[in-house]
Amino acid sequence: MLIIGSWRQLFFIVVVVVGLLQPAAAYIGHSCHGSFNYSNDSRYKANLDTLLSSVASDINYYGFYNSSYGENNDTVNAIAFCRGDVGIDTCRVCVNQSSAIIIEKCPNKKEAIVWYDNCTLRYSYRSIFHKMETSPPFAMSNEHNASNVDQIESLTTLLNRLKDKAASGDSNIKFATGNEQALAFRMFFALVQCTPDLSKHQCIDCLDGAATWIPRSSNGQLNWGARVNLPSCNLRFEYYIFYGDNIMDAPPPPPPPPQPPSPPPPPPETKKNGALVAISTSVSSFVVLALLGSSIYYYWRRKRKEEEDRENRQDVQLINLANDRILNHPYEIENLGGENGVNSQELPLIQLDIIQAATQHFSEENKLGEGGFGPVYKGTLEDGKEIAVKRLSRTSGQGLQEFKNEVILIAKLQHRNLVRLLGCCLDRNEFLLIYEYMPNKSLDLFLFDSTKGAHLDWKTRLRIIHGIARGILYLHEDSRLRIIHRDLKTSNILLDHEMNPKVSDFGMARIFGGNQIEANTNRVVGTYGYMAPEYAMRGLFSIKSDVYSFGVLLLEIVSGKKNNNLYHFEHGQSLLTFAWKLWCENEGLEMMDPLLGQSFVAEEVLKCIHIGLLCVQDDPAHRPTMSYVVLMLGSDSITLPPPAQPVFSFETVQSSQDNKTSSNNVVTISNVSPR
Ligand code: ACK
Repeated sequence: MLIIGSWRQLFFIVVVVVGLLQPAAAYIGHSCHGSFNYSNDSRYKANLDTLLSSVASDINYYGFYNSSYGENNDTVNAIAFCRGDVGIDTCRVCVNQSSAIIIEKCPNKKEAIVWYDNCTLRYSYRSIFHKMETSPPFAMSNEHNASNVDQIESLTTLLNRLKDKAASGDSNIKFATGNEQALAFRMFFALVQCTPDLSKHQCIDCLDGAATWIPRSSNGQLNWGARVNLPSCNLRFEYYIFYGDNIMDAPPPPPPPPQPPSPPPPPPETKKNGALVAISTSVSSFVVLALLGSSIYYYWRRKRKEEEDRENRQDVQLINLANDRILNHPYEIENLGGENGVNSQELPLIQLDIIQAATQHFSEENKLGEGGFGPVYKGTLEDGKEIAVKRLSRTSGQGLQEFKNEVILIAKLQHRNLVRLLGCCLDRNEFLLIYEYMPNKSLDLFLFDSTKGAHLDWKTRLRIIHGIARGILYLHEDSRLRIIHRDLKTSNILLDHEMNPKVSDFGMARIFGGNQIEANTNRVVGTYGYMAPEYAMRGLFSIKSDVYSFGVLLLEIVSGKKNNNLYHFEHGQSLLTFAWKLWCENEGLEMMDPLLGQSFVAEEVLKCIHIGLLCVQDDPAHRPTMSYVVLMLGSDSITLPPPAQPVFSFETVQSSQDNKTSSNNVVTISNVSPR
């Protein structure tokens, strides 16, 4: 008995400690309804205290409690129920807090109710069991406004579905969660619950009543999230996942502890008596240890499952993704300040089956090409909207890092000259990024093609140059963050249906904070032909290394020639040496793409070559900033400074630090004087 007694104590201590480890429950609201009061020295008050002190310990495994205490007019009836997705420990913590708060909020009231995020507790002098009560209601909504009426229909569909599911629950739990597509990239996630003592019909009626309390704006529109709490039921919906798994889906609770064996009849002899006591004690010890072991094992398994389920949820994965990146790039923490994460409100999470349907299960026909970290597919959503889906290749280790980079960076950026990330999908085995589809694909497909290049007349090219410059300016100076793209090139400029350019691919981008001007990397990434010398040789990157890449891009757009064309390179000429040579000979127009025909304006072409040469100067300090580039492009009255000669040599200089050279981009820089 002594052993049993101490085991009970131990079990109680374990429950209390586990409870203390749970986070504090979130209070939502309360109501001290009814006009009857009790006095502090009344029997009712004593009964209420007794009842409330036992709710947390007596609530059942499914998070439901109903009990009465006292007699006649002093009887107190109480009901408590926890959200169907919270475990018993969290539930107990919530109920415990509610028991204290309800007295604090409604002193001397004979009837009261308190709503927490995870539980509801109410008491009354009236009988409240098996009764459906819809008053008083408590409703609140979040601040995001809905934009059209279709969403009301999808919410109604969802709530009706969940209502039936919850009402079909048993006398332990009546709870359901689910989601429904609202817009192409918005889902409604909802939760409904009734107290399990209600009948199926009562539950349906209660939830129907709750739905009428969903707040609407003055023009009748819904908000993106709201909750309605009634005494007997509640509902909540949001556009992000806010619930876990139904506890009914978890393994069943451990069986109740078996009764200890009944004491044996009094022994005839003292010696035998001693032996029996020893046997009985060891049997008890064994039972106790077995019970303790299985309880701990069961508790551990449940926690692990909860943890695993949490890990696999998209919103949690998104947070993990951001945190992991921060851990891997400690210097960025200080620089990012409060901007260092991304959440599911900034970046909609899209379900895998929607993307699978849109891309015909990532079929070969839908494949657009291979991007930095894996294939890119075209997709068409149910409503006809076209998307591009980047799929992280499972074998790509570096790709994961780039994927994270892209999610975190581009989710925070919005500019008409940056490609828009519409959402992402973080399923157990799939990491996908979903972008607006660019029907004209990338600039290099036009620029370096002798037929398609003719579609790019001078006006279009100039518009593209302006757009790219504005996109980079936004990255460098105007966005919430200061971003160095590090891989600007024609294949990373996408074109929309009107040939407007959009900078894409932020897998290699870096964020600068505060007054940071440049950084150094051990891993030089980027593309041959576009890398500034200080970056390729010493791993130094800054906004000025992006300006260099922009200069190369600009000269390529004017000339229709690739800077990294090996033929030119082997013959001692890069596009830059070619441009410099013609510039010095006052023959700048000679480098113009012949496909431009007569569409060009000579001064504009020469100004672009001039700006291009200013951008590719060897000394980063001599290169203009992007704001100055935009100013020069847009003004006819600014006198441009003379460019210095870009530095090239014929001897190929391997990156000065071999370990700074990425394997797929052999970095070579040449120095040459124009002939
Ligand atoms: O040059 P492309 O045809 O345009 O081939 C590449 C390929 O996927 C791998 O990056 C194309 N691509 C990438 N993002 C998009 C997008 N948002 N819309 C259309 N095509 C895209 C790119």
